[in-house]
Amino acid sequence: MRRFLFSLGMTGLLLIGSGGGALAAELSLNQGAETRTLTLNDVESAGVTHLEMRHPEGFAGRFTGVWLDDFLEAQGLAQARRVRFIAHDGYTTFLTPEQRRQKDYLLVTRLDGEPIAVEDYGPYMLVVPKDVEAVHEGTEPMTRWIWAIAEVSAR
Ligand SMILES: Nc1nc2c(c(=O)[nH]1)N[C@H]1C(S)=C(S)[C@@H](COP(=O)(O)O)O[C@H]1N2
Ligand SMILES: [Mo]
Repeated sequence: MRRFLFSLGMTGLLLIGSGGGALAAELSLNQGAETRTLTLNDVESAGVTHLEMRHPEGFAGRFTGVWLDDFLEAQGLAQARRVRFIAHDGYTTFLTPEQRRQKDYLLVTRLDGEPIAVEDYGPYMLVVPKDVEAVHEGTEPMTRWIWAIAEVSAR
């Protein structure tokens, strides 16, 4: 698997320094004044899907993940007007309810059964399985295929 380097802040360095275990798979879930820290188990508790896929960034295999709407529903956030994703490298995107209706987004939790390290685009990444071909052909953008997700913020 191709690796890439983030310009990591102190938090990222500590996450990698911890050995990429449970700590690195944490997801901050923020709504208003409330922030909760979810573990991999918490995220996957909405029910996982498995599919063979090739990610446009150059890695392939059996992806495990939770459909974004199922995840939001399980967290009581199905009605969120804006769901923002913030990555360990500072990249950020958001989805509106309309965008979530147009496409099924998969919040990836594992590749080939294993949690994904931050330096391998983990611990969480968003993909649109139906768009894989189109993204490869260059007819669909992948600006919302955010990887290395650290935080989900809903309002
Ligand atoms: N975490 C993270 N996800 C990201 C990005 C990024 O810089 N960081 N770039 C986005 C953009 S703008 C695009 S087009 C695709 C591909 O990015 P790349 O061309 O830099 O590989 O990934 C998206 N996901
Ligand atoms: Mo982009």
